[in-house]
Formats: sequence, structure tokens, C-alpha cells
Amino acid sequence: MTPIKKCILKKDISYKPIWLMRQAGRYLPEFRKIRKKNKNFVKLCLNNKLVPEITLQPIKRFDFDAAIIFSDILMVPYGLGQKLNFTKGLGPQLGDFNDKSSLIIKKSNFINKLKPVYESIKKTSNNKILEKKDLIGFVGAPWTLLVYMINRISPKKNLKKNFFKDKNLNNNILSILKEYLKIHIKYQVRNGATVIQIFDSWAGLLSEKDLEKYVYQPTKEIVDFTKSLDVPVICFPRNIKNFKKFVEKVNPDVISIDYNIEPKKIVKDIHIPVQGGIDPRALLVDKQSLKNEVKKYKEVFKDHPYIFNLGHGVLPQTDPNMVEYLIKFVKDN
Ligand code: 1CP
Repeated sequence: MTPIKKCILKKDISYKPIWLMRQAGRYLPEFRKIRKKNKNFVKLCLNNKLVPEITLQPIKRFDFDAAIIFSDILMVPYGLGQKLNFTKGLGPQLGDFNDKSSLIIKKSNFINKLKPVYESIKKTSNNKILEKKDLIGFVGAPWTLLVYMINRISPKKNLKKNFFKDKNLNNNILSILKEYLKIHIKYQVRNGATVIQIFDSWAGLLSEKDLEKYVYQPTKEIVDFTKSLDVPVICFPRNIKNFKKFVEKVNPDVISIDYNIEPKKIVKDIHIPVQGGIDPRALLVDKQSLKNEVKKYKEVFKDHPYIFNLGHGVLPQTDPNMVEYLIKFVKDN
């Protein structure tokens, strides 16, 4: 059994696996080299030669326990026919829904558009280097994808004022998302993804009263579907205020925490395996500070099934030597 599955399914606390969100990405010179020659990010995500290579770059370099397929949560809106561009400095930009008929999608069109993603997963999972490691597939949670599809740019500062105005449109997109996220998960699993992570990066934007409709209910549906495929599912509802309630409502196999939450509180409140939490900025300082931060998590989770990871993605300015040091410190002590 792979280390991640052992931790998740057997609740084995004797070994704490490690992987990092955005472990393949701009902090690696070998990624930047490929990226420089491939200016179109969507095309890069659809390149079934380069995606396996990028996915395995951090596995070749470091002693990680899992790979995560190099793709993006916004490939689902792309598969649904929404225009998608990544512009330097601006982040993602999505097309509008002037024409409501654009929301009528054929399943076969969606699968065809995302076929290269599934081919990449298959190729990657067949690589010997992953024999004893998991290959993590992922999706964005329905709420976070709804945010991008309606807002059409990152909601970094705020949601657009009229975000909740067109209730019909929101409900319509939400149900389309639920249906197609299941398809996207099914095809990732069928092609070799052994764990699924659901990223709800914008869960923290909602007030308590809206969580049931936009987060708990739709995410639970996706979680239950993934479990029905016999694949463990990790949820990352970033910046949500009440992780305990999220776990009670959604019941994932693992809860991934962000760096704003006190790990001591989590370990007291939550009885399922936990992942992450370490501040990505800890990798930007010096080795001693990083060691102190990791020690804190080691101590808090010593008697709890725990997967080492960050509280958000690796920052682009991170020195790869610090990642190396982090893994060594996690594994050596
Ligand atoms: O080179 C570049 O400029 C591209 C940067 C980049 C990368 C490396 C983007 C653009 N996406 C990715 C890959 C990616 N995205 C992965 C790969 C696997 C990994 O190594 O972890 C994953 C899991 C994602 C998921 C993703 N995309 C999320 C959820 C996690 C998070 O960061 O909160 C989100 C919100 C996106 C949208 C996205 N993709 C990229 C950007 C710049 C953004 C927007 C972020 C924002 O709105 O602030």
C-alpha cells in the first residue's frame, strides 16, 4: 500500500507522508525552462508529452510520497466551452455567457476537449517511478469554480457586486458543475489517479448562512461520488472558519488545513486524517525558522494520522534547496 493510502485508510500514524501543493511549478528551474517555451498555459496543460514530464520533475528531484498531476482547476470551465486565458500579471481571464445556449454541453465534447489530460494521467501513472507512490488527481470544488465562471477573473479582492444577482444562472451552472466534476473525476481515476483532492480555494469568501447551499451540499455530493469509486478524497476548503463543521457536514477522508488555523485546535476538534497547514512563507526564511515551524506540526500531530503539506501552494520565489531541507527534516527525525 502507498504511504498516503496507509495514512488515510489505515489511519497509520507511524509514518507521516509528504507532498506539496504546487510541487511542480515556477520555483523549479526545469519547469521555468519548459514554461518559457510554452507561453500558452492552457495548451501546456493539454500537452500530453510535457504534462507527464512536468508532473514527475519534483519526484525525480525530491523524495516526495506522491505526485499531483500538472493541470489546473480551470480546465473544467474550459471543457465546458468557456473561453480561458492566463495573462501574465492578471491571472486567469474567462469568457462571458452572452449566449445562454453556450451552457448546453455535450458530454462527448467535454471528454474530447479534456482527453489529453486523461492521456497524461495514464502515461504518468505507468511510469515506474510512481510504483510505490500515489498519483493525485484533482478538481476545483463547485463553489470555487462557480466563482471563476461568474466573476471571470480571480476574486482576490472581492466578488463582483452583482455576483448573486442572477440566481437562475448560478443554480444552473452549479448543477452543470456537479455533473461534469463527477465525469472529470471518473476519467482521472479510470486513467490512474489513486487519490482525489478537491480545492475550494474561495470557501472563505462566503458567510456562514451561504455555506450549506454553495459549499457543504455540493461538495458532499462530489465527495460521496469519489468514495463510490473506491478512491480516497482530500478536501481543502481554504480559509473556512469552521473546519470541524465542514468535516461533520462533508465527511471527506482527509481534511487539508490552511496556515491561518491553529493546528492545536484542529487536532482537538477533528478525528479524521489531517493534511497541511505549514505556512509556505516558512520556506522563504532560513533553515532554523523552517525547522521550528515543522517541529510544531510534528509535535501537534505526533499521535494523529497526518500528511505533511503546506497551508497553500509553494511560492514561486522558493529556493528548491529549502524544499529539499523540509523533506529531509520531516523524514529524518
Ligand atoms: O507558470 C505559470 O504562470 C502558471 C502558474 C500555475 C500553475 C503552476 C497556474 C495558473 N496553475 C498551475 C498548476 C496548478 N493549479 C496545479 C498543479 C499541480 C500542483 O503542482 O499542485 C494545481 C493543483 C492547481 C490548482 C488551482 N488553480 C487552484 C487551487 C489551488 C490554489 O492555488 O488555491 C486555483 C485557484 C487555480 C487557478 C489558477 N491557476 C493559475 C492561476 C494564476 C490561478 C489563479 C489564482 C488566483 O485566482 O489567485
